[in-house]
Amino acid sequence: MGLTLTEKIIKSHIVDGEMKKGTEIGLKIDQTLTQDATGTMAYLQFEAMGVERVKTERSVAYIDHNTLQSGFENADDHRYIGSVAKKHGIWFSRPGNGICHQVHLERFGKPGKTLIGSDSHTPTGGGIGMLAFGAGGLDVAVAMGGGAYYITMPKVVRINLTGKLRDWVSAKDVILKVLQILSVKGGVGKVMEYGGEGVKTLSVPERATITNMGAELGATTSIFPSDRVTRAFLKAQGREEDWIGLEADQDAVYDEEVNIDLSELVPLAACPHSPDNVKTVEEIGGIRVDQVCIGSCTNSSLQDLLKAAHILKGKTVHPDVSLAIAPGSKQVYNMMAQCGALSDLIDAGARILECACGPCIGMGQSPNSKGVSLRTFNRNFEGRSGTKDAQVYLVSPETAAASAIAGVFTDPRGLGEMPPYVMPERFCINDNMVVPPAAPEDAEEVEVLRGPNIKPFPVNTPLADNIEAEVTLKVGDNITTDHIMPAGAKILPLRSNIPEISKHCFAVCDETFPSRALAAGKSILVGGVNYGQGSSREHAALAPLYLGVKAIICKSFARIHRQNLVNNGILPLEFVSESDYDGIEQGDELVIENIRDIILQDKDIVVKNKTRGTEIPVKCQLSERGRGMILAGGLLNFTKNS
Ligand code: MIC
Ligand code: SF4
Repeated sequence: MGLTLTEKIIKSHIVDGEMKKGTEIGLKIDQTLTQDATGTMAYLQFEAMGVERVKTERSVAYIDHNTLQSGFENADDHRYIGSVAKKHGIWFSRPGNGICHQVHLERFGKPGKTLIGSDSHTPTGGGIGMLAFGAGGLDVAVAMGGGAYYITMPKVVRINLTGKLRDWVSAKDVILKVLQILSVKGGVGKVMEYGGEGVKTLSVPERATITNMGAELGATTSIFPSDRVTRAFLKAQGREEDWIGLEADQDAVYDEEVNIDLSELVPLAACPHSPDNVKTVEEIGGIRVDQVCIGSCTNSSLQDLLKAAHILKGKTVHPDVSLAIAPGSKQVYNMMAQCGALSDLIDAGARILECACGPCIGMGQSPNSKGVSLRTFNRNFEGRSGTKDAQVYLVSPETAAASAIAGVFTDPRGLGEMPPYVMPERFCINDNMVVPPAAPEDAEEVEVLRGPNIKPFPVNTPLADNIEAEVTLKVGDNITTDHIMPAGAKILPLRSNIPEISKHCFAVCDETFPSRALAAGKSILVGGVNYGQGSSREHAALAPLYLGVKAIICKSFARIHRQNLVNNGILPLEFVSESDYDGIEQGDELVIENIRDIILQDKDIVVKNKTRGTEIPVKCQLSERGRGMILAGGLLNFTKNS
């Protein structure tokens, strides 16, 4: 029986377990990436492990999220990351060089390699044929130290692409279509593997748009084959030697199949407040638009920005619209300048932002009250833009640019003939903003620079025999890590300071939660389905840990967040029967007796609701390693003990 592309890469990297679906496997990791908002914690954890030099083939630390520097905090974090990177063998991509996923695709990604990154959109690397996962900072720290990365052996879904996109229909519309079909939890436990005749009609950045937003499906990752298109891209990046050809065997067996005829797709938009709330642009109709943002790791390639520039050339942004554009990398920015397209954007009235995440993570450009904002980004969770009542729609660069001129939601297919995009024979290559690490013999001399905002991260204690705690918060379905630990310009600078950032935990749901949780001392939280979807931010586990959260009981968890809870020794419990969710209210006192013993022996778990006098069966599926981590109070303790 043949292998899928996913299975081939897993087979060549598996170091623990067997390729049996649903069981835990450990993979050797070739490359890692971090960004600044999660990087500080990852490097503090790496330092705590006491490894002198990274053991990966390539590890890169990017600065792209937190670039406003409205106080000393970000600048201190950047300086810390730069110095710790230099000391331990990590390449440092300076602020201004671009968004981690875009730069990694251009300069470092290699087909057939494994990559983990402390950012949920790391699967962008699947566009170039990498098996790339988003992970918590601690997992990245372990991988940098040469440890395996553990996942559940995924199911593989074949997304069969046929046909060719019609003019003004975009790669973004492909992934929005997949989200419409599968929903934000449709990818859980699965890898989305793209194949079929349609693949060769898509460029590497287009493929990367699709794999990037596979994160919004909750998928383990997404991947495209590595073919002639990949080779041409790498050649134009001056890295043809990094290419290898890779595809699934003809007789590979998939767990599921989805068929998409590219030629049937039309411009789509994800409506507020979820990436799977997808409608056609036509269906949405000409609603008034206040803001348009083009950029983010989903849609900021040269190809995307050239299309936007073509649409905007010689026009003026509608008087009621603010148009912000952030190129994905210095390479993109520079090439836009060299060919004059940047001038077309400026001329039309676009507000050019630095190449960074910017508005995507609420770092500036918050829309006006109740504002309608069209964004080429990947997440439109409530409040993420910094304006709670803003209505954020996720669209393609083509729809964004057309709407910025018209001032209303506009289907780009009315724009006439679309000029073909021809990839440059050679991209503008200048890696002068990537600082190489110190040579091993000089590493000892490098001083790690820490600012006063960098506080130690909390480490859990071993699991107690009994947990007795109040339910200090009960939330509903699809709670995102943006709810649990919001970002944005005010909060993001506190990422290195858990005591401070914890004051904002669950602020979107209930501002009184942090003080109530601290006063209670110990807490249990209750949630619905897909709890913790979205970002990989470990802070969504570290802040609850700091506030005394011992366990979370919900209907189901999102993958990366659940792993972050286990890594930090917080019990992830799931209702056996979803209807039991209704049997617990905020304020109830719960007791879980003999939990150490139960975890140790993998027995059934019963939660006693003292307030209501009921008993609720819950489950906690853990591998042997997972059990070890929960008992020890997290991965760091577990590693120290073993
Ligand atoms: C995001 O898009 O939410 C982020 C900001 O990139 C996060 C990482 C973080 O919270 O620092 C992610 O996707 O993992
Ligand atoms: Fe940055 Fe947004 Fe991409 Fe996250 S989704 S890495 S915030 S651009």
